[in-house]
Amino acid sequence: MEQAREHATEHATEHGTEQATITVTGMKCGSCVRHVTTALERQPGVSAAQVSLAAGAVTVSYESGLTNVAALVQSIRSLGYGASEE
Ligand SMILES: [Cu+2]
Repeated sequence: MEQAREHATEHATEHGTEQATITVTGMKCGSCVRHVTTALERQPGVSAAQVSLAAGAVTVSYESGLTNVAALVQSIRSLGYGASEE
C-alpha cells in the first residue's frame, strides 16, 4: 500500500489529483476521526484525508487513475460509518 501511495504521489501530475468531499455520519469522537482518516489514507491513490468531526465530512485528495469516490465511500462504510458523496 505504501508503495502504491508513493507511486501515486510521483505521478500525480501525470494522471491528475482530484479532491472530493464525502459526508460521514456516526463519528462521535477523535478516535472515530482517526479510524476514518487512517482507512482512507491506506487506500491506493489517496494522498491526504482531512476529517472534520464538527462538519461530519471528510475532504479526500486522491489520484483519479487509482481510485474513485465510490471506493472511498465504501471504505468508510466498511468501518461502520455512514458515508455519501456531497
Ligand atoms: Cu469515536
